[in-house]
Amino acid sequence: MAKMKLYYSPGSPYARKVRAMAIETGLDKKIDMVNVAVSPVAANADVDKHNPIGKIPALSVKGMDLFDSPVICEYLDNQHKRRKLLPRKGRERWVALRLQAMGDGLLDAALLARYEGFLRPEDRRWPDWTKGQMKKIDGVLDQLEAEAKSLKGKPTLGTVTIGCALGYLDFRFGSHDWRAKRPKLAKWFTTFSKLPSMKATVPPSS
Ligand SMILES: N[C@@H](CCC(=O)N[C@@H](CS)C(=O)NCC(=O)O)C(=O)O
Repeated sequence: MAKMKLYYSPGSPYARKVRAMAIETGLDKKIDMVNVAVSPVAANADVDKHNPIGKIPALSVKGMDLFDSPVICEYLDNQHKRRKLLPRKGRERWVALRLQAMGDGLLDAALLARYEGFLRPEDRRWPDWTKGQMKKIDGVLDQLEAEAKSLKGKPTLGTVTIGCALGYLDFRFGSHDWRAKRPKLAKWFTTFSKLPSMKATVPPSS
């Protein structure tokens, strides 16, 4: 099989999902990593060639470009013979997909808040926008705390996504003390973070 090419950046939580999945499934050795910088206000021509939305992750494989992270993760899960991270059928499949939706939803809100507070010129920032996104983040965190049991067990696409989402909060929203009122989720994350796939993909310190 020709090598796949993953366009990613070390701080991207969506790309981290794919990188962690690749490690969990043993496919990481079959992927060449291409480190790129992206921003919604400064297009990256190389990324645009592989994803018309201009976002990472994008995966080039067999003359085709795949995006976004849920599609890439499902593709990778079809390329190996180990235990599937996205269960093929039954309730556990929907549990995993639902967790992925919550993790991605948290991340979508976090990225919008990050762009608002970091990229948008200061005189044009809108506090209600940030407040609205933080409310979504907290809503997901509260739900995860309430159903912390659904996170237990071997890693799935769902729990990998939640792990990457929580890791992104620590990376970019360090002052948002999400652990304070969510001890079960915090405990789960501490354990989950010890997986080699999570350790190998921790975002850089700045
Ligand atoms: N739904 C996409 C989201 C990807 C995404 O937003 N990636 C960010 C980097 S973390 C990006 O490429 N941002 C550049 C932009 O918004 O133009 C996925 O799951 O892959």
